[in-house]
Amino acid sequence: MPNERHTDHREWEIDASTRVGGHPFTKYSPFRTATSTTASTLFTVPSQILSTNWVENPGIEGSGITMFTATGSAIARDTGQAAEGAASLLVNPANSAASEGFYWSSPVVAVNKLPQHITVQAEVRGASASGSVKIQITDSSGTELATSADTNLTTSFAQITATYTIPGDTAGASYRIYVVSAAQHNINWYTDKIGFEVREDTLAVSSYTDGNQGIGYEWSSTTNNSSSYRRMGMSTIRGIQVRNESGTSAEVVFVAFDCVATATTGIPVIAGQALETVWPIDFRSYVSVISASGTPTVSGVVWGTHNG
Ligand SMILES: [Ca+2]
Ligand SMILES: [Ca+2]
Repeated sequence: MPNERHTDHREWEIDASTRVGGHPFTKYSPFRTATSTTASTLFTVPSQILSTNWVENPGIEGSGITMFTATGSAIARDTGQAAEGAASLLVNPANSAASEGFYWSSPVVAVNKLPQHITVQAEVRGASASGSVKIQITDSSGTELATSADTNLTTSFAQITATYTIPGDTAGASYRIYVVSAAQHNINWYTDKIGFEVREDTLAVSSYTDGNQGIGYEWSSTTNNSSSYRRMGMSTIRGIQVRNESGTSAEVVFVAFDCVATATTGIPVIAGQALETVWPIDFRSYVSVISASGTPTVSGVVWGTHNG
């Protein structure tokens, strides 16, 4: 805000409530990284935004692909190319018409008083740099509701997305994602990182989510064969442990909270020593580190909670 006044200072400081102050630390972010004499950010909040992905095998890392239905093409799991993991879905269009590819059908999106936003995404890569594809959202019988622009295939993976808003009070229904040729062609392509999300707060397409992505990511049931979600990340830093692994005395590391680390703003951590908070702290922005000399490695963990 450009118009803060000194009387706004109460909003600048945070007094944790008793409930929040006693909240167990449910979030953590481990690290082991080299520092340097240029300040770097060790951790930033919020670390991730909650999201879901209804597609059961979105990265094609599982062997089963029966959740996908070929239309005018042959589809197969293939390990020749992957945008993530080891595999993707190879689509071989029949070259007899446009709109050849595959689709995925969602479970029923229940009726809701408020509008609901469907966002879909996938990454596509051509077997060669030719032909074009698009991603569509359709109703349960394949009638188009929304589509991406036509995307020319290249030999690198590129993301394609589409969004559609279901009006409030619409009866519960299934929807489909289609990834198909935009015009008739006979170029095979690989599809990976397929996403389908329904949310009320935004039409923005979430960054790709599946249960294999580490801390805070989970499958709702079977790995690579169920929906998945990403939990809310850390929004409040409540503690930290930082060990300076260096054995060289000149390699002091300075650790700062919510400001850029320097020799004067940072808490010094002597080579071979550690900083470990033994009481709850409360910082809301970031942790910064800088070394006095060399590139000493620091290792440890940031602890936190998901709300104030
Ligand atoms: Ca994959
Ligand atoms: Ca073909």
